[in-house]
Amino acid sequence: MNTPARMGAYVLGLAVVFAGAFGIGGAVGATPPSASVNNGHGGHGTPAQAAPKTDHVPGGLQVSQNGYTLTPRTTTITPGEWTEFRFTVDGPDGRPVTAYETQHDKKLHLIVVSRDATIFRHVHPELAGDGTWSVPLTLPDAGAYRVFADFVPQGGAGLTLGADLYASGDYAPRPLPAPGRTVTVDGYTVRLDGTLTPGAASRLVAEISKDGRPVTDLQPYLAAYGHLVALRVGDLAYLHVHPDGAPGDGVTTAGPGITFYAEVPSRGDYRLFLDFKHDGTVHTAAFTVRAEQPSGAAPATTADHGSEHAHSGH
Ligand SMILES: [Cu+2]
Repeated sequence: MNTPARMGAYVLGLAVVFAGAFGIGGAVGATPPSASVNNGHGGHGTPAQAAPKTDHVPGGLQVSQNGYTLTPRTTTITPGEWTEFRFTVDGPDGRPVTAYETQHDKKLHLIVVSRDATIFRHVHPELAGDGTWSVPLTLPDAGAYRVFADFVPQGGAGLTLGADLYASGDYAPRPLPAPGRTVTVDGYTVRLDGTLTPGAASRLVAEISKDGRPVTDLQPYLAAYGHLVALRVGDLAYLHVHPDGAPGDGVTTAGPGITFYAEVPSRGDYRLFLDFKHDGTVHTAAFTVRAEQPSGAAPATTADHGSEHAHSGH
């Protein structure tokens, strides 16, 4: 996609978001002036657009950023048991943040992923008056996990902070699932089309079918028909991707295809976790997708990518 088209995409709220900057040395001026600073879900609709870039690190890699710190109150859990996972986000004044913007129907999205990128949870904790978040959590296996808190502090820019969480016991890491474009989950077949190209807006289409028939009555989930989280294999850099269109916009259909735009910072393997809702239940399909330069093409430069990507219309 050429730059004007991509700009158009931004303006339309197609909402390509990479958490944090990958355009090291890039021309931030190429970003539309209305772009909101974005890490993860966040930032759209907030007045934080003018916030300067303070780093060039993808989201989720840091426990503290822009003065905000993710502080888990729970750091170790027992696999197979329900644990109340509690944490705070501490603000620049050192106190737990209590005021958040709503994004995608929630004030905070919590993603928990095993370090081997095979186990995925996406949950929505409850906020107590003192700023403590809590959510019941169970993880099946021992090992190290990464917890991502994706939020927009009121009046601030969207952030994704990451912290480690440990599940005790003997750890047996799984190999990375092979790259593949069709997965089955809970009786659904999900096929993912499209190419992940480093440094370019990549269009991805997930097609959902069940019993050989296309699913055309997906239900809105978090103000979309699908919710895709992408993580870079190796460091679990957090990439947030958004669907093209929203339920009720008069254009977007309730399946079988859900279109996303994604932008990845580098070649290599990514894990993509797609949440979709059907018949009242949320299902998650997980893919391994390799981002490669198109053959014969010059390596994509990130020179026209700032770290901020416009992200509106939700
Ligand atoms: Cu969420």
